[in-house]
Amino acid sequence: MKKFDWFKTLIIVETIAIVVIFIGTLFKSFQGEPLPAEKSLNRDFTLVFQDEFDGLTLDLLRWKIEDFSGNNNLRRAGYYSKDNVFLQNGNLVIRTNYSTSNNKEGWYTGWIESSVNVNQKNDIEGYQGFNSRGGYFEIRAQVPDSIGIWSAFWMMPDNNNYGSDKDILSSAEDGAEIDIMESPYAYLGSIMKEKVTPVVHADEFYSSTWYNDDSVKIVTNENGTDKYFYEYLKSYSGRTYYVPKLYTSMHTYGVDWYIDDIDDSNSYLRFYVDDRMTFEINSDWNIKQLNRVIKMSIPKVSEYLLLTVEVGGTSENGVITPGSWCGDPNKNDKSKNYDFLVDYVRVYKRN
Ligand SMILES: [Ca+2]
Ligand SMILES: [Ca+2]
Repeated sequence: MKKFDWFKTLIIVETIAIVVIFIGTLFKSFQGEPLPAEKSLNRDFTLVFQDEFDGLTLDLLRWKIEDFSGNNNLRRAGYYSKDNVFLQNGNLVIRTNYSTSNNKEGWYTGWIESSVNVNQKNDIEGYQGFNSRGGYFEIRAQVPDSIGIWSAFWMMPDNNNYGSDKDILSSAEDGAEIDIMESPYAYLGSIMKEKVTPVVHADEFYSSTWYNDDSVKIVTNENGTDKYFYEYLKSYSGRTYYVPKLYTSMHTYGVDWYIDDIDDSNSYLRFYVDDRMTFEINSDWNIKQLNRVIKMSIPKVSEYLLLTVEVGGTSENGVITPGSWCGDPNKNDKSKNYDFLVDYVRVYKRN
């Protein structure tokens, strides 16, 4: 049940963060910025983890296929099924399709992750998963051309603290949601076709005991007791980029996450598409919370990998509604399959 609550919180948090991303200061980036012309990634790395997805079946000692069984397989407007995750032609395929034959009619999709945290790890004997504290993380992938169905490569702290009462506030050092690539297609009618959004979120869960300020919105949780401030609205930074041929060809998406434990001013997160740096956050990363400017810094805890395809968005109260930010999935041809193809996942350490 703990996990269910965690995800419910995450759903609320992400919804708000997403709304702010598109309504707030980033409104202009609806159109998407072009990728820089010049490649700038320094590939002076040593490989420390790879999955080329060249086998016949997914390596379940590295990856957990999440099916949200504790939530009736549901997250947002998609049902999660292990059958929608498989290997084919050297790629990981996360397939999204509409099914009328299952007992629950609707959109089915898939989710894999590599957490080794005791609360989230796979129950398969011998499971090892993978996490890393810093490094260069990259996939080569092609995302489906589908409204309301969005692919993502992202990372989360592998300590279960993020979004919980253990989350250290006013700091990203205890971990952040690092969204290396997401492919939203639309937002409330504004088409985001051929766009990707690198985003970093932190501190997205506040207890009412921390602040006493009328300027923030309060919601009541499902028990009707605890209240959480929505000030985490501002606890993110992100951008939107136009990627030509996003849906018809493979591209690399990566983040160079560098931690300097001796001189933190050297630490950074740099995001890349096809070796072109799109977006950087450094150790001076500031966010504004309750009229205070807070230095969030760069995450400094091990994080695990996630490859997911989600369907639809959510409303503010966490109720699952189709297409509240990325478009209505039911506008797609329901007879087709929508496949997120991942050629590889590779993780490197700087030399
Ligand atoms: Ca924090
Ligand atoms: Ca491959």
